[in-house]
Order: sequence, then structure tokens, then C-alpha cells
Amino acid sequence: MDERRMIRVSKYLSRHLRHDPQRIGLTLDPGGWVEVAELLRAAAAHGFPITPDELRQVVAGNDKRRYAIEAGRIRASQGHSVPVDLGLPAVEPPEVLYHGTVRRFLAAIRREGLRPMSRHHVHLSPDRETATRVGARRGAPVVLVVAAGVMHAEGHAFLRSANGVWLVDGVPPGYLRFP
Ligand code: HQG
Repeated sequence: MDERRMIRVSKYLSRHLRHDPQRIGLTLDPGGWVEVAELLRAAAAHGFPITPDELRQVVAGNDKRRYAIEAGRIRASQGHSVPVDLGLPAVEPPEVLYHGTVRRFLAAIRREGLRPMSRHHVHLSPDRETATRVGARRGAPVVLVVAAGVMHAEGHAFLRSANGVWLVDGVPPGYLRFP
């Protein structure tokens, strides 16, 4: 499968496993899972056939390991806007985590801190390079440093998704360092 097809299939999965399953008649279970066979059937029935082999390649080869398959079912590992409970355990974060954004959001972030916006959680990266890539999706990236260790010690819960993204409900401005 070529790179363009990989990206198209991945975006199709993201749309229907994170944001709009109903569009192709899918219902996710409370943990966000759906039968692989059901997903493939629904995609084909809605004009976007995906072969089992393509699905396997996208799940295995995806740059971010966005999707997980277990016992014949598939889900997105993070990034949902539909309500799902991923059942992730709270874990102790490293001393600092990073958040990539762009300059035009900084005034609001200084005022309100980081908010989940349309997702369930604020997404934080384990290293500066990853945060830079996340920010660069929107323009010239700006990387904020999050005092995750202190936040955790002060009672904020941190979750880590299957693909290594750190998730929190929000980051008050006092825990942020701006460049
Ligand atoms: C910004 C991708 C104004 C925030 C990536 C971000 C990530 C505020 C945007 C994952 C704000 C939300 C998530 C505030 C935060 N005022 N703007 N108070 N608080 N923002 O896409 O972190 O490819 O929902 O800085 O790799 O950019 O989908 O979050 O710019 O892991 O797998 O509001 O999405 O992964 O944007 O990205 P997003 P994000 P996938």
C-alpha cells in the first residue's frame, strides 16, 4: 500500500473511531471498541472498502500507533471527541511534559491554561520533538513546558494512552512555562 493510501485509510479510521461512528452506522462500546468485521462491513457499505490486509498495515505501520486491535476488536488509542471511557489507569508522570501549540493561542492559554477544546483531554507529549511536531500541524510551533510532577503531587490525575500520549483534564496556567 502506498503512503497516500495509508494516510487516507488512517484518516477514515480516525473520523469513524474517534469522532463520527454513526456516520457509517457504527456504535462503539463504552470503551470505544468495535468488531473489526463490523467496521470493514460498514466502511464497504458506505463506499470506502478497506481490505483486512490494509487495515492490519495501517494499525501496525501507523507512525503514531493510533489504533489498537485486541481479540477481533479495534479502537482508537486516544483523541476521541465522542464519549468513551478508555479505562486507562492513572500513572505518575515524569517531572516535565511538553505541549506543542501556536502563537495565536498563547494569550488565551496564559489566561485559562490548557483546555481540552473539542477532545476529552489535553494532550501532552513526553519530549520536545514530539510536541514540536504536534504544534507544527497548525503553523510555526511553540512548545510549552508543563510542570507535570508538581501538578501530580498537587492532586491532578495523569493518564497515558497505549501509544504514549499523556492525557490530563486541563493544565492551569500556573503549571506552564512559556518560551
Ligand atoms: C489549543 C494529534 C486557546 C491547543 C496530535 C491546541 C496530538 C487552546 C488546540 C493530538 C487552549 C487544540 C492532540 C486555550 C489549548 N485557548 N487554545 N485555553 N488550550 N488550546 O488538536 O494538542 O494525529 O485538540 O494548544 O499529535 O493540538 O490526532 O489538540 O493547539 O497528540 O493522533 O487548542 O492530536 O494526534 O487542538 O493535538 P487539538 P493538540 P492525532
